[in-house]
Amino acid sequence: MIRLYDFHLSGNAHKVRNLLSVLGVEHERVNVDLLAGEQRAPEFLTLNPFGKVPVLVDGDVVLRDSSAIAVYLGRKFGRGEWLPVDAEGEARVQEWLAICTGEVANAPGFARLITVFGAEGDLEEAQQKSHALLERFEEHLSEQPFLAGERPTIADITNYSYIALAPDGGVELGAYPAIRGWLERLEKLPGFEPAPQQPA
Ligand SMILES: N[C@@H](CCC(=O)N[C@@H](CS)C(=O)NCC(=O)O)C(=O)O
Repeated sequence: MIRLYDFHLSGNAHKVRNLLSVLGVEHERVNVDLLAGEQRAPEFLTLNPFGKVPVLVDGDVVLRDSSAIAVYLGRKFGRGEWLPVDAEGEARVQEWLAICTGEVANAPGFARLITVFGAEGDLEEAQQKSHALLERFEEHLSEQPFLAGERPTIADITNYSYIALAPDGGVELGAYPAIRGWLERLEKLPGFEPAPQQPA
């Protein structure tokens, strides 16, 4: 059975948990307690020498990056819908996966890393960058219902996590009605798993 190495507060792990659930893929989850440092345990480092979750194991296939895992799951279980097979369709999805691991991780994702996990960094700068990025998302989602077109793809599921969690990093979404509409459309998908709550 597919196994996901997971941590409940990780936004990157949430992307994969959520996608597995939306695609209806049977799997088991192994908790890697990041707060206790379990990602640095020798047995976990043999799976991912970078010491990070998520990691997905499917038989002999071991994947250790949320976007790579999303491509794998989208292609294997997405019936050609969650990761289109035509050249432009797939490239549009890849564009938004790149935004997800670049700009989204570095702005709202980083702001949350500072506020929730105590990472060192300039919170105000991360919040400013987040709003500049959210304006781009707002413009785009005012013109189409999902990031890569008329229907949801793996790019929506992956981008969802750190945008829905942006308020944890002090980046409020009140000024972005098109983004909030997009989040709500995604949350209505069968099997959708809510984003992780921050600890009390
Ligand atoms: N590029 C990776 C990044 C994964 C990542 O940063 N994971 C974080 C949790 S969200 C982690 O495991 N951090 C543990 C650490 O750095 O010690 C992905 O998209 O999966």
